[in-house]
Parts: sequence; C-alpha cells; structure tokens
Amino acid sequence: MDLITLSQDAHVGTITLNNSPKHNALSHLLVAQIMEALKQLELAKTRVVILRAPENSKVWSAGHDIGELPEDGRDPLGWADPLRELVRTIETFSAPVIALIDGGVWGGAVEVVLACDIIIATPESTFAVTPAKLGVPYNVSGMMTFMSAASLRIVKELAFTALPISATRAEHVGMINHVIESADIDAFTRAMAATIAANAPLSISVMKEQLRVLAGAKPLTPRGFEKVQGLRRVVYDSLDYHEGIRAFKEKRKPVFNGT
Ligand code: LCV
Repeated sequence: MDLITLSQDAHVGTITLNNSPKHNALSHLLVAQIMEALKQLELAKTRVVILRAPENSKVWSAGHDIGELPEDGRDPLGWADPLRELVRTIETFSAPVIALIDGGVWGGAVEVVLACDIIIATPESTFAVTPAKLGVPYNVSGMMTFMSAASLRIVKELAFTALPISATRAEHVGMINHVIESADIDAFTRAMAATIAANAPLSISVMKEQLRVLAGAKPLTPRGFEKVQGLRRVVYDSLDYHEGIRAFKEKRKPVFNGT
C-alpha cells in the first residue's frame, strides 16, 4: 500500500492518505488501499480510526480522480464507483471514524469526510462541493450525506457556488465538530480517540449503526427515485459534463452553455 500509510496504536488505527503529487485524488487505486486498510482494522477489532493526510498538507484530498470520470454515457457516480463504495464502507464501519483535516477538501472528498463520524479541522482547512464546477450530476445518496451534515440552505450555497468554505464557517453551521490549531490538532484528535477507545465498543458500534439507519430513513418513492435518476442522466449526457472534464484536463476555465 504505497498511496497510504497505516498504523495502529492499541485500539486506535490511523490511515494517512499519501499521494501528494496528485493531491490525494480519490482514484480507484487509492480508494482500494483505504478500503483494504479499513478491512484490516475491522479484523483487528479497532475501536477508533483516524483518517488524515500528512501534516501541513495544502490539499487534504482533491476529490474524485477527474481522469477516471467516465465520458461514455455511464453514470459518473454510480453504485459501484469507488468513491461511493468508500462512503458506504466508512458509514458501516463497526467503529467511529474521525476525519483529521488539514488542507483543502474538494468534491467527493467532502462527502467522504462528511461520512466520517467526527470531523476535526485546522483553521486553514476548506471544504468545496464541486459538481457544478465540473458539470457533474451528484448522486442521490451523496446529496443525502450533504443534507445530513448541514441545513438545506447551506447545502444549496455550497452546491450552487462550488466555492470553498472555511473550517470556521463549517463549524459555525455545525458541519464539523472542532476547529483546532495545526500545532494542537494531532494531540487533540488522539485524546478524543483514546476517550472513545476506553468506552464500551459494542455500545458505540450499535449506536453508530442505529444513527446511520435512523438518519437514512427518508421517504423516497420509487417514482421519485426514477425521476431523479432520469434528471441526472440528462446532466451526464450533456455537453456541459464533457466540457467540465475537458476544461480541467486542459487547465482552463469551463464555458457552460446549459446543453
Ligand atoms: C485528478 C487531479 C485532481 C483531481 N483528479 O495543484 O464532487 S464532484 O461531483 O465534482 C466529483 C466528480 C469530484 O470529486 O470531482 C473532483 C472535484 N475536485 C476538484 O474540483 C479539485 C480539482 N483540483 C484543483 O482544483 C487543484 O488541483 C487544487 C486546488 C486541488 C490544487 O491546485 P494546485 O495548483 O496546487 P494542480 O492543480 O497543479 O494539481 C497537481 C496535479 O494533481 C492533479 C492535477 O491535474 C495536477 O496533475 P499534473 O501535475 O499531471 O498536471 N489533480 C488535482 N486534482 N481531482 N487529478
């Protein structure tokens, strides 16, 4: 596993994203290594996992690997997409996952962070929800992740502007748990992890699953789901979708025409 590092100290496991040249873009390979690490930690009955990037990272994760977004008419964020699998794995992991954020979090990486149970960030950290910047139709469960993390009005501002918001604002609106100075965030996070690890793991594991099931219990009729999926197809079949990806690859601003 060369794109991440994995360490374990008593009941606390730490996964560090370590593909800085690509700003920890969540490629199939990077996600596969995170999932493998989570599997090992689950087998070791780890009581808390810390998911982080190296200290003083300018970018925690640049989100989905744009180079891996399909352009052949397939849903870019379908069930089997590695980003979707990672979100589900974190949400169903048997113990709490703490996201330790230092740097910019982009696109689908914001959803990965929000899928974590507790989020602790440095003041320099930012969070940007970027589908509108790329012309991507975000998927239904992903939008529910955002809606579970902040008020509808905040989610709309994040989604429609695609602009990064600061950790301070994210904490103010209740999207993250703590903003801690870079010099103190490691000790603060480890102290919280140790507190959790000293509590009853079965009780915590069941409460985590109860909260997941209850938070996800939202009525969406089959007809409603099919309508949303149909609308999403219009987007990923659009010229704007291809323009968004092409513009990123050509390092230029996209020009969207709404077609
Ligand atoms: C592949 C990358 C990426 C990247 N993929 O460094 O949420 S959704 O729906 O939008 C979903 C589909 C999703 O998550 O899409 C991805 C959303 N992510 C973003 O929009 C962030 C895109 N990246 C950036 O804006 C910049 O890279 C940041 C601001 C993160 C860092 O800028 P900086 O100038 O420091 P570069 O842009 O030069 O990036 C360094 C290398 O990493 C690649 C990028 O193409 C470059 O590769 P080369 O050195 O080969 O040119 N890279 C960055 N992000 N998401 N590759």
